[in-house]
Amino acid sequence: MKIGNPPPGRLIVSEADVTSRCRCINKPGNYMIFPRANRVEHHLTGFNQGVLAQVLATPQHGAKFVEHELLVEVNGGTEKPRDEAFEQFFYVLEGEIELSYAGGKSQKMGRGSFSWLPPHCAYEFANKGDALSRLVWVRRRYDEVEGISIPGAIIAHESDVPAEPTDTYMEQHLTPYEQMGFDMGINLQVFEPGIYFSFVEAHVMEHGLYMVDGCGLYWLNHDLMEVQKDDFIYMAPYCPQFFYATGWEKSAYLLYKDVNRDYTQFL
Ligand code: UGY
Ligand code: MN
Repeated sequence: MKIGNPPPGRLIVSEADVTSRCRCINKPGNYMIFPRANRVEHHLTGFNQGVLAQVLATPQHGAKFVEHELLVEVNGGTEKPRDEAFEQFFYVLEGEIELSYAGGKSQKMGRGSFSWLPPHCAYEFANKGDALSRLVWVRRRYDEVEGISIPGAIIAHESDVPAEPTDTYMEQHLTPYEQMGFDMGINLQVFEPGIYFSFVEAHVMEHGLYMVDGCGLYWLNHDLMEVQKDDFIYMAPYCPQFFYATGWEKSAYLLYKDVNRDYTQFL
């Protein structure tokens, strides 16, 4: 977390993490818990000075995707249309942005709005509101398969997406990855207090997990840790995983997983 220059005589601001209560833990090849209090920010090329980025998951850490949190101040945004070889996903955590992409008209996106864009779909966005907006941004290289067409862009709100019971919780597929054209699975998982998985999951898919609400206990490869709103968790392939929702309110997280491909793309 960016704390600026502490006032004289006061070295640690109240919300800063100190080592005795640090929950940030990094086990490369395994998992990483990356709370907001521990993250640093910097500018990115292609965006104006009103955009600051926190880097969450990268190939530096073994991930096959890149995930950021973007802090977009009023008038912050892209410098010009961005045309990238990657497929991308945006989710608005807070505030509002206006997003436009090639072939679509400009749309306002508030809390819970999201967009998936296919590779080479040029886009731009700006915060034209009057408060900070925060976005989760996920990118990866699209794995094209002969005979399966690349899906078109999606822009929608989480409330437009049906919630289906899955294991012990409710799940919304923000990218409709029951369609084989999607190799980027993004879902919202919602847990009533006290709910926990019915089995320990272990799978080849990696995860980028952003806690959007509530709190819980995450069990990762035999370590049990408290997690809460705004934490990011990276889970490497095959990391055994189990979640217990705690607290008095619902807990929810936005989850990236690679889907619908057979990994021969890495041979
Ligand atoms: O679908 C999943 O892989 C998901 N249930 N995993 C998780 O929440 N850790
Ligand atoms: Mn999983």
